[in-house]
Amino acid sequence: MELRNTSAALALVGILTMGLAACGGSADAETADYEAPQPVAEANVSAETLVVYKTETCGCCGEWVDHMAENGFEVEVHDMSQEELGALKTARGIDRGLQSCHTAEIGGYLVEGHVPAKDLQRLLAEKPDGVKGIAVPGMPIGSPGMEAEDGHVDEYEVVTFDDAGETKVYAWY
Ligand SMILES: [Cu+2]
Repeated sequence: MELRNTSAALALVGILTMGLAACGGSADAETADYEAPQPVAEANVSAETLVVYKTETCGCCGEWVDHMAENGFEVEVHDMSQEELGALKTARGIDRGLQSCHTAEIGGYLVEGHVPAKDLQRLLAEKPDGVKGIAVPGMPIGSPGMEAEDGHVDEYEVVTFDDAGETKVYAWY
């Protein structure tokens, strides 16, 4: 009995580690040696639906999707390869320094990474001038979908960005 529990626990750790590894690889993915980016289908942007692009194996992306759905967003998920996702980020003009594991679109805004639902709700309500999107660069521990078991939260910023790639701090944790 004890042995079975241990195996189950180890299997779980394995799954979690794989999930995190899949996430961790995304932001720094090599872009040099894959073939020319394929054209990316035009985004299905509407004010109502949060359209999320991610890789199938990204565990923390799925956790973030759950966070957004739990906070009232209607979510449409598109799984794609790492190469396609990288090409999409490039096509949308998301600077490398802003990039994270998943990219989303809603109401004409880009949403990059583990942005808290309430900050996106605020952006959609305020519609600040000149803002192209909102991002949590990288993958900070403790951001929605990146919760640590011990409740630890890395300090992180939610930033808005414009067409020129200029950023402004929109919220911080
Ligand atoms: Cu992530």
